[in-house]
Amino acid sequence: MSIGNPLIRLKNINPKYQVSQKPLKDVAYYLSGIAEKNHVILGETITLMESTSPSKVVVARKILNSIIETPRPERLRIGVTGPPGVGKSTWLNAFGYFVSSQGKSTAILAIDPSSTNSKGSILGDKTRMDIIGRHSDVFIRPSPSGSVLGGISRNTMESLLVCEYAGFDYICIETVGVGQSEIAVAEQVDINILILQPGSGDDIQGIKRGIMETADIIVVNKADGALTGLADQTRYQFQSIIKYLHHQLPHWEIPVILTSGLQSKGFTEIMEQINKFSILSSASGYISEKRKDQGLKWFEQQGLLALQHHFLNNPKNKTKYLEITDKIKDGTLHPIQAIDLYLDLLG
Ligand SMILES: Nc1nc2c(ncn2[C@@H]2O[C@H](COP(=O)(O)OP(=O)(O)O)[C@@H](O)[C@H]2O)c(=O)[nH]1
Ligand SMILES: [Mg+2]
Repeated sequence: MSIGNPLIRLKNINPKYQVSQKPLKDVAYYLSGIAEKNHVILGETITLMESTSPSKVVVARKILNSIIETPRPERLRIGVTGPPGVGKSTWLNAFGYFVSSQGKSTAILAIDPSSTNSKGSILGDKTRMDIIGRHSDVFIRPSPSGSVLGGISRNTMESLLVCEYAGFDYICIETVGVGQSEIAVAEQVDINILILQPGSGDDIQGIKRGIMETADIIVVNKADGALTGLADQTRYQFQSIIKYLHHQLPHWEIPVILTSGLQSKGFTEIMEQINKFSILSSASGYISEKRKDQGLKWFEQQGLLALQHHFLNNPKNKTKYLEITDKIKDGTLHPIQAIDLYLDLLG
């Protein structure tokens, strides 16, 4: 069943819309562009990975295979999580600048919450990040969060690999900032930085334990201006509760650090803690073990999705599946019986 050409559908919405269709280049073009940290080609490659068009999927797969088969030094994968509005994007901009002033490079993969249906907020973030985006040591890539909860999709793993191949010293993922996405990001990174608001310490009960447990470093951000005192107080509150959290890396005590992304404050301490974590966890084999576990979990999750996708790709299966879900919706079929019917379909 054809869903029609998406480009033609776009034209129907806006008759003045000009589709710029760049010709597909060969694998060598992308690979050498990535290796040179060429921002335009990096962006093109990630777009290619996000595409579902069959010819692009073939090229994307070849690029990924080459990348996987060419061992490169592992780079630290950093997750930046926290509720919306806590200052994650601003913080990462400041972090990128700080890191580049120390002669190192950063890639920032910013997952955009509201861009599934509109490009609006992507462009918003892109404009804000544009100033820094021109800086060659800092590559910023906003990506639509897509349909997968928390925006951690298959593409995140692919984008990570591309940035690793490019040789960025740090690869950061910024989340959407809803409960589940924190956990999903923590499952793809080596170190997770949880950013919180001044004053959030009063609501410690409201911050789910599961989310607190994903944190390797806790940051109380916006420690500037009128919020300075409150931020300090919040830091003490978190310091008193982290004692009760168990961290899997032996001898790691979760630091609670004050920062201001807006005023670029606190980043020396952040780097010290990141380096400390990196040294401690590499030496003990913690990161390589964690990556293997993450890889297995990723495969299991993606494997399930792939199975479902493959099954529903068959129009006959899809029709029957929709019949079942419709009956559950209108209350004429119990979910337990629905599962039996579904299993019958699988044969
Ligand atoms: N006072 C203060 N405000 C900040 C800071 N960082 C971000 N903000 C403000 O907080 C709002 C949300 O910032 P943003 O970076 O988009 O947050 P995100 O949703 O977590 O990515 C914006 O209005 C920022 O100007 C900071 O360090 N100090
Ligand atoms: Mg943001």
